Amino acid sequence: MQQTLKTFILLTMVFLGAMAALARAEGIELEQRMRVAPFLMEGLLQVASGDLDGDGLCELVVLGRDYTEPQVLVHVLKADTESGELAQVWQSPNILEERSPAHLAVGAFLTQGRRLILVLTNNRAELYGWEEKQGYRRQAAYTHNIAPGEVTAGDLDGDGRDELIVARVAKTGLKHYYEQLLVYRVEEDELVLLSEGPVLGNIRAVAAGDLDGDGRDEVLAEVGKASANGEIHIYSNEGAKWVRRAEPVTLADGAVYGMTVTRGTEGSFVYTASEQGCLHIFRWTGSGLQAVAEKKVNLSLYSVAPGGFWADHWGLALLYYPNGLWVLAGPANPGIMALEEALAAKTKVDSAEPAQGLVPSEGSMPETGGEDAPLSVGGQAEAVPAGPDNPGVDGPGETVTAPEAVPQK
Ligand SMILES: [Ca+2]
Ligand SMILES: [Ca+2]
Ligand SMILES: [Ca+2]
Repeated sequence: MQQTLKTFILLTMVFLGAMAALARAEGIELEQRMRVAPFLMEGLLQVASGDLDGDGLCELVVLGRDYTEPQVLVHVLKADTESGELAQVWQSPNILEERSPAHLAVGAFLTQGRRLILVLTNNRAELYGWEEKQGYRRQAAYTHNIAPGEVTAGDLDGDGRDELIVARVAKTGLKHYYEQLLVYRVEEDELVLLSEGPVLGNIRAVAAGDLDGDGRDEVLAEVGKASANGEIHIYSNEGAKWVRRAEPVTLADGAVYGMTVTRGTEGSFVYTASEQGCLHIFRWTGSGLQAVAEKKVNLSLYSVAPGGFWADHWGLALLYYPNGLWVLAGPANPGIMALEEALAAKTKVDSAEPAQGLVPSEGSMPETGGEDAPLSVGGQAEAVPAGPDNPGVDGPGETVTAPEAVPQK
């Protein structure tokens, strides 16, 4: 027992030492913590973060889909206390609904502070949460007729409980969908419609966060047609009232399918991830969004989740087509200037060894996977060893062909 404790302390010290060395480096450097393609499932749909088990650190939540043997699963990943690697700690039951997309939102839906995972399909929803001693368990199940497009969670009225925000088709045009934002309160036995927002157009991403720091989250929607550049609409909502908070922000990143909001000591920031491989960070200025950092990679990005996955590290999780998970780490609270610098610099890519439990088992590999996978990543990918056909690369994104579309949800 004493030996185990000693080993644990030693490993922890080694880990902390390595972290301290990283933090002492001039400027800051983003370190690749994990880059796996394919990751467990044939298609990854969405990534989100939140402290689910109340230990003060964020877990990473990944929603994915298999097509050959149809199933939709949620995976929860947590940083291993010794190695710092993100390892899977829970996998949901199959939550597939035939002929339906699937969406994910993480929020404190039922009570203040306790973050839960809500997965929605066209007509069903399942709510999962972590319980002391029990682990992850289903908290509620719903049937509904919402047929949601994009979804997110945010506390729009400032009561400490997150509402569910849904983009849903309001009317169908000749060529395009016209969607609006709806707000629901998640109760234990039903989803209660609270408010219907304006019809905005084809909504490709939604996010919520407290931009102005008044305790109530604002709602953001990225609107655009097909793969064209879009714009971000920003609203406050209270009851039936929707207030436009800024002129729509024009983007030049192509289709943005991933968007999220963070709030820290330096203010509020909006992260967008685009199909064309552009990760953008914007600062809320009080009347709009100002671009403060960007990184371009040759990966088709479609979901982004920053989070405090480690006690002394900040992390950024990205999904790339069709089932790649990419996690970057930097010192905790890097500051936006340092982060801007780090993103502009070439990201350091070191060991791409996936965490324990993340190696796809043979049974879970897509039939088209392995060396013939059309979009497999070069030397970084666990499932595609470096070789004559897959030469290693010294940086991310150099060997991936931009795909034509994001996975079908
Ligand atoms: Ca946690
Ligand atoms: Ca609320
Ligand atoms: Ca606010």
